[in-house]
Amino acid sequence: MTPPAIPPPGVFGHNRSLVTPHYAMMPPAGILPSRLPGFAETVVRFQAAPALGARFAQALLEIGAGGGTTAPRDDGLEHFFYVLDGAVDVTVGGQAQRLGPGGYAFVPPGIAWGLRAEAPAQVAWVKRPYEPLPGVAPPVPRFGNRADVPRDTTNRPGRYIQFLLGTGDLAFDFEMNLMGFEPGSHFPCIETHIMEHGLLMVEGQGNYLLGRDWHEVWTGDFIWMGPFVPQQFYCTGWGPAAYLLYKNVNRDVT
Ligand code: UGY
Ligand code: MN
Repeated sequence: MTPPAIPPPGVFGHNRSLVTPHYAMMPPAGILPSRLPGFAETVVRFQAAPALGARFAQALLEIGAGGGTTAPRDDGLEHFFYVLDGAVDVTVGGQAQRLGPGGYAFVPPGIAWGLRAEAPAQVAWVKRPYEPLPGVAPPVPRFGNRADVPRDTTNRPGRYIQFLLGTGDLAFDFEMNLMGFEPGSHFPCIETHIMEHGLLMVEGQGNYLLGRDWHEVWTGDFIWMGPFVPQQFYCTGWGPAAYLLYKNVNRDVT
């Protein structure tokens, strides 16, 4: 009799996935694919959504050759796209740009947008309802590339932050930042703040403190942190680590 095949590592005996009411840790393999109306040759893997407890949604889009969307549902939301792999033609309110790895686009609320890839591409997607401020116009569309955004290292030994949409502009109600770490570096304190996070590891590895427990995280992992979750990152391994971070900012509480 042929013995049963040995399961691949991580299937039994070791689990890195955890979902709690306040935070979630998700290795990519377990986030199963779906299709979306209005998209061709595209698989979506939702990582965060109101169903999880988040006040925003985040997903990984795997666009096949010739795929994408020209007529997504008009949801009135604001959107952010970040190209992880491949090249994508992104249209925002009639402006079009081809974005390669590290390229990104911000779509203000209610503005038409589209995505198209000639060859397979991977895109991180964040969307949320915009919170308007009286007397402040919503932000305008924006394109950029990680390579052109300065690395702020002020008071950050062994670390940097790249503010992809800038910081401190009240028109924006969220930031998208790249947080970078040299091996052995970490934050100066354990953060406990009102802002939520959607975190996608894009480089390296480390240990993440969520609540009271440390979690080993690798490139490709996703973490949702709800308001006030104690958090800290410690960069391990031989090389640098970096993650893309969603953070709601600039609004009062009601
Ligand atoms: O800005 C931040 O909130 C950031 N330091 N948090 C994090 O990386 N978990
Ligand atoms: Mn934080």
